[in-house]
Amino acid sequence: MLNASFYITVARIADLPQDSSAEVAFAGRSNAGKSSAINTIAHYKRLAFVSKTPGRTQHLNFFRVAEQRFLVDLPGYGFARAPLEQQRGWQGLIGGYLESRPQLHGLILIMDSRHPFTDLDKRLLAWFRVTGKPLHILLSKADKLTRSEGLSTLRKAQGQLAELAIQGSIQLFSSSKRTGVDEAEAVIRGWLNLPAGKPATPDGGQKKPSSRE
Ligand SMILES: Nc1nc2c(ncn2[C@@H]2O[C@H](COP(=O)(O)OP(=O)(O)O)[C@@H](O)[C@H]2O)c(=O)[nH]1
Ligand SMILES: [Mg+2]
Repeated sequence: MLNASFYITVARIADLPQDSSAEVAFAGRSNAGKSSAINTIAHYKRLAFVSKTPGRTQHLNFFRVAEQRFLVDLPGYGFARAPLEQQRGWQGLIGGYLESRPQLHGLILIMDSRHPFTDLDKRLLAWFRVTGKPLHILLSKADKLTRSEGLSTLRKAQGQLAELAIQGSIQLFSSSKRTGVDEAEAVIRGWLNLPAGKPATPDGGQKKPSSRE
């Protein structure tokens, strides 16, 4: 398991921590379940505040999981009522970070399994593809789907990713039911060059991070 502790909140690119060697960022629409996913994967209650008022956080929150290794909670996007100026600032911060951060080793994109690939998700994906960095998608709140719905949602999402010509791995995930936690953790450990965690299930922790080659 990953054990994270809060490290720093950053509002400007210039303030990004220098004592970092590897980071994994979490992105997603407001309310997609991003904070819950980070809390679940990092085994820390209220690590990233589970918000009832989505879109209010306009900062990058860094959580330390090992020496010079961080999880980074990016501001949620697609909050319709955010003023345009705020959205621009957000884009500058998130775009600047994703584009120019050498320590960024991979992106975890959280999409609600009941309505993945919104226009904003597609824009982020098209944009992030240019960086050439690894991508892993969590189809969140999978507990809201039956087992067969979940499987067909996963297949369909894999097809959509291929259609968009985007390389990346994708899985079902539920913070409530703790589904897919081992799989997600294994990807993150791989990207951060951390030793493999002890899987909670026989086939957990086996999935390799997506290859760009
Ligand atoms: N059923 C279900 N609800 C979830 C899950 N994860 C998050 N939620 C709910 O979705 C809402 C948004 O979650 P949050 O983690 O704050 O999303 P964020 O805005 O992307 O950080 C909250 O009401 C959560 O309780 C999940 O795995 N299953
Ligand atoms: Mg949040």
